[in-house]
Amino acid sequence: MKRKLLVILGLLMFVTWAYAQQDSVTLQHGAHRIGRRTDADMQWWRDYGLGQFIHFGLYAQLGGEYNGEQYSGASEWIRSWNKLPNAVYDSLYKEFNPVNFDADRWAAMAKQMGARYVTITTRHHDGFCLWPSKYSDYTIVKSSYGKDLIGPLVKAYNKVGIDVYLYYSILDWHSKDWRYQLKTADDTVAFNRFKVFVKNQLTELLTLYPTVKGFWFDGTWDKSWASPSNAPFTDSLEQYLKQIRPGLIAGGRYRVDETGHRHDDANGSLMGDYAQGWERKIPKDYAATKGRDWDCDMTFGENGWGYQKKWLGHWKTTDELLEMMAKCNSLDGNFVLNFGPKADGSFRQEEVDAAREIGDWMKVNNAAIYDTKYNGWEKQDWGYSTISKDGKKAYLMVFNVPVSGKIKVLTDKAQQVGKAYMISAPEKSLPIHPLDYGYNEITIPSQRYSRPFVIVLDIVNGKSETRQENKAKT
Ligand code: JFZ
Repeated sequence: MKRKLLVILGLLMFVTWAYAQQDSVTLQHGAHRIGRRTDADMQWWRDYGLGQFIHFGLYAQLGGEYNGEQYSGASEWIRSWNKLPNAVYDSLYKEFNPVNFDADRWAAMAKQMGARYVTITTRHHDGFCLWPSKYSDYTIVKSSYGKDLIGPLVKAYNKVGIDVYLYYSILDWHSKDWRYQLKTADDTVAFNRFKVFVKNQLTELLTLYPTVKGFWFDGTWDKSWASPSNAPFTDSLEQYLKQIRPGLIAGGRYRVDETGHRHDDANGSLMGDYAQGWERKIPKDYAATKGRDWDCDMTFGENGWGYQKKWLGHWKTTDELLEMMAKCNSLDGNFVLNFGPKADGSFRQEEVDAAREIGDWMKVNNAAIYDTKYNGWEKQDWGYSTISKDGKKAYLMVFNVPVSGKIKVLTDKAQQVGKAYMISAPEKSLPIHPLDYGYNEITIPSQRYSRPFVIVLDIVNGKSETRQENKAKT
């Protein structure tokens, strides 16, 4: 009797399991891959650790103000403010003249900060193109500046070893063919022209700037773009772009499936190569990342990405930003810090200072950020940790120093700790005292710390092959 019951129970469990394995919807234009990409280009992306975002465009001229009044939304959205006539905004380009834009200086600043990739707005929602697009009249060539900005930027960043990605808004407030919603047959005709325009511009960008590694897409919330009928187009365009640029990395804020699901398809699988949804927010734990590739794009201020003359609200300190970077990397994400240059092409002093301070920290501690990954540990009281790809060095990024001067580190059972040392003094071992339940108590040098610091643990018996991230693929 008992055996029979067990068999029935087992069968029941099997059926439940088998059911859960089934995709509920068969999709032609959903995700074409389950889990992460495994190729070298994507591994390269995964290892960046730290990136820079740049929002630069006509909105920088207003800096969030018009007629002496401050717009309360994000400064790059000011064109949508009902107090500002579109015609006024759409004439700003005539005066656009970033005379102090110096590609080499921008690149040097990003390099010193420790950024390994940059994403720059080629065309934000306002439709103004920072490159000489032959498919638009509304480009930097028509401005007082009169020449390309993206080309020199790509060249300068590449020269110092920083990869370039292009932000591109799928919606375009300036284009006469763009529609928020397709209500009439004429709307559909116009929007079809718009889609050709998008394809042409993306192709043009890849052709003009052949070293560009990928796209960061934006603005896919419109009813027009996100319509189920747009699924075949977004699908085929992504495939087309990858054909003309093998290895291209396309962000996951772009496609729609035939059921109208954006970014994640109807079965919950990510369309695109990495999740773009962690914007100004950080996953609370590893489970929340779903084991995906992702990056977190963060602003200095509380809202807004473009230059803002007056900051409303909180401005993040360098320590806060370092903590966000540590947390993102400990959860297997890249951290990307946004800059909003002034209209003349120079950076505000607060951004310059923060970039330098982050860079100073990175100079000493970058091994904890570059080429590391999620190490399978839960969040611990003292801070955040990463591990080298070979599983031999765990990096403890310490943000909270207990009054005892000793931190308790819980390693994985399979991880035997060899020695512990400050990253800045590898020759000096720190005392380790093993405790119950797999904890190790490490005595940290007693001194006043003005910044978070990194302790390295040499792992003697690693278990890099059975890591959580591999499990999370399924
Ligand atoms: C978008 C833009 O509208 C904004 O101006 C800026 O460029 C930013 C990087 O991207 O804003 C968004 C888009 C999506 C979310 C939040 C802000 N989101 O999914 O949470």
